Amino acid sequence: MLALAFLVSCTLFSTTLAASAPAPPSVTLDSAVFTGIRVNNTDRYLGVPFAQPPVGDLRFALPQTLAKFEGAHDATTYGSVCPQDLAVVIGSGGSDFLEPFQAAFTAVFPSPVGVNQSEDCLYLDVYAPAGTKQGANLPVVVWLGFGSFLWGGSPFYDGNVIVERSVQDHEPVILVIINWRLNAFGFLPGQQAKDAGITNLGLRDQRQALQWMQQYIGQFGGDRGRVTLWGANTGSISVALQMLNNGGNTEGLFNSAWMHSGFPVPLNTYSDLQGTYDILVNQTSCLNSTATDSLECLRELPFDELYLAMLAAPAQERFGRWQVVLDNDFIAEQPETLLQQGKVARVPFVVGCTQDEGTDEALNLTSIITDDDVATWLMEEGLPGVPMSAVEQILALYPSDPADGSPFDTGDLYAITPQYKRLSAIVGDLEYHGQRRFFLNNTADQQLAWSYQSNEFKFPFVGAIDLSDLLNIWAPGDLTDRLIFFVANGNPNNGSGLVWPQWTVQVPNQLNIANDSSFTIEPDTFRTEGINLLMSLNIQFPE
Ligand SMILES: *[C@@H]1O[C@H](CO)[C@@H](O)[C@H](O)[C@H]1NC(C)=O
Ligand SMILES: *[C@@H]1O[C@H](CO)[C@@H](O)[C@H](O)[C@H]1NC(C)=O
Ligand SMILES: *[C@@H]1O[C@H](CO)[C@@H](O)[C@H](O)[C@H]1NC(C)=O
Ligand SMILES: *[C@@H]1O[C@H](CO)[C@@H](O)[C@H](O)[C@H]1NC(C)=O
Ligand SMILES: *[C@@H]1O[C@H](CO)[C@@H](O)[C@H](O)[C@H]1NC(C)=O
Ligand SMILES: *[C@@H]1O[C@H](CO)[C@@H](O)[C@H](O)[C@H]1NC(C)=O
Ligand SMILES: *[C@@H]1O[C@H](CO)[C@@H](O)[C@H](O)[C@H]1NC(C)=O
Ligand SMILES: CC(=O)N[C@H]1CO[C@H](CO)[C@@H](O)[C@@H]1O
Repeated sequence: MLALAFLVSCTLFSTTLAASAPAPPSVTLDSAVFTGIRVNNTDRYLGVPFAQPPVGDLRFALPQTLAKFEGAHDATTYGSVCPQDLAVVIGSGGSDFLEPFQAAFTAVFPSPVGVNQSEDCLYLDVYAPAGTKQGANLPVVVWLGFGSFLWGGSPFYDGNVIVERSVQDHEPVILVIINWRLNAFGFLPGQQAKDAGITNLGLRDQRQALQWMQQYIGQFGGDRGRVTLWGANTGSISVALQMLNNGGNTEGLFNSAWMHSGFPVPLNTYSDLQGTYDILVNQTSCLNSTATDSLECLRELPFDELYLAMLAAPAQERFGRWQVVLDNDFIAEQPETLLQQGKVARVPFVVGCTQDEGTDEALNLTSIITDDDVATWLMEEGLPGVPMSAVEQILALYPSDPADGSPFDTGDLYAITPQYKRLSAIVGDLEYHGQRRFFLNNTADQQLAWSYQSNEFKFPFVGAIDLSDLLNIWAPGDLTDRLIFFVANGNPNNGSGLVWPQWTVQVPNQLNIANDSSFTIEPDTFRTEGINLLMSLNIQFPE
């Protein structure tokens, strides 16, 4: 999950943004003219506001609709990204074993130069095929990114990649990349946030952006009736939570979804994370405010004081400090309950995982050497409170033999510790493959569903690590074509090439992308016993 942290290296790449057309592209929104910039074969409209700046009284407030646009707007530079620890994002880090992957990732996602951050960050970027005009009614895909709810923003992605591939595929699409509030600004937990109705603001920002698009995307040449949500890791969890919001009623805001390696695991409640709120308050001059006015005090703090306190708040749980919470409001009940109750948007969707999802987290568990250490880790962290009898079943289904572990299909290689490959397999199944199958299991009889697994890019030691499938789709590669077909037609097939069958409860088949980049179809039935056990325990013993 800790995506963006380790992936962006210190090296800064400069992107050449030379405008090649004499007349820059423009759109009219209300009575305002937004002038964008043409870069190669894409018209970019950058830094377009979709909500009132969440500053002043609007800090820690629901996103507010903008007044009608007026005047002339320059849409040639990105809006600021939301407050985050930019030093971590732009810095390198992590284990040496990650370096080859990081190098490949940085080549596809070069660090943008001169990113600014500000509380005033509710902006989106629209990328359209050059010359697209109102009335073109192109399908629209919305990228929610990745970054652990802690990092990221629209300047980290080069939207030309997707749009230009779509033109080559003769299925032109419009890509929208949105910012949403992160960290304490977007995910303040605790009773105070609940009472004020301001939990999960980052997800509410996403919803606001979708509402904005219903009003305005037609002006850019988009079809507001064909909107696909798309994300990876926490962006993908966000997509899933939008599907579970509002009893599954999309309000017409989107009509399909594509999710990479992120499904809604059992969530902490807003009160589970009360300590995170309290620590934030205690790190500021609001320390002496009463419980009832502490939120108002936080609202009035100078930005720098709040920002530094936010960064200083100690890490909480596996997912870090600031996370989506179960608030019984934006998220009515635990995601697995909503799925089982069928309170989910009945839209076509694609889900995918990489083969070795657990390796990056297992690299962080190298102090675990013996069987007993694994058992202790399961009982205390993996599945807190799980009884020893269940642990023994898990250990039997996930043996310590490196040939059975992840990175899979690598024999005895890469056993960094005697338990590394076993833990990688358990973590990958618990947090990714099991969640993916659970999602499919509870929806695929009611809506069109497709699944894939990427075994492409098998790196030494970490295998087909979490997010390595983005090296195909954002390169672009042939998975990009499938995304584009799906955005255009609600189906990742276009009538030629390998038929990617639907995943059904009766015949759970999925697309496999092999290490040599070829596509095959495989039954999604590997490690069934272990995965089913881990998922049933995960619901009983959430992390
Ligand atoms: C524009 O095209 C040039 C030449 O092919 C390429 O080097 C550059 O990366 C492209 N820029 C973007 C933003 O795609
Ligand atoms: C960041 O802010 C500076 C100062 O306001 C500005 O010159 C620069 O263009 C901004 N960078 C981006 C990427 O918008
Ligand atoms: C499907 O897409 C591929 C790749 O863009 C293209 O070559 C092929 O002609 C398309 N097939 C049909 C039937 O449109
Ligand atoms: C915050 O400070 C108050 C008052 O000093 C103290 O009672 C409380 O334990 C502190 N809470 C945390 C989580 O540090
Ligand atoms: C909080 O109250 C204590 C005791 O009254 C006082 O010593 C301290 O300076 C106050 N801290 C702040 C940040 O106002
Ligand atoms: C999927 O559904 C089957 C049949 O109800 C069940 O046995 C299995 O445990 C489920 N697996 C997951 C991962 O949800
Ligand atoms: C995967 O492909 C790469 C590049 O072609 C190759 O170096 C590597 O040995 C392959 N790995 C596996 C596990 O097959
Ligand atoms: C068990 C283990 O190695 N945990 C480490 C995981 O990574 C964090 C942050 O780098 C460390 O603080 C932990 O000690």
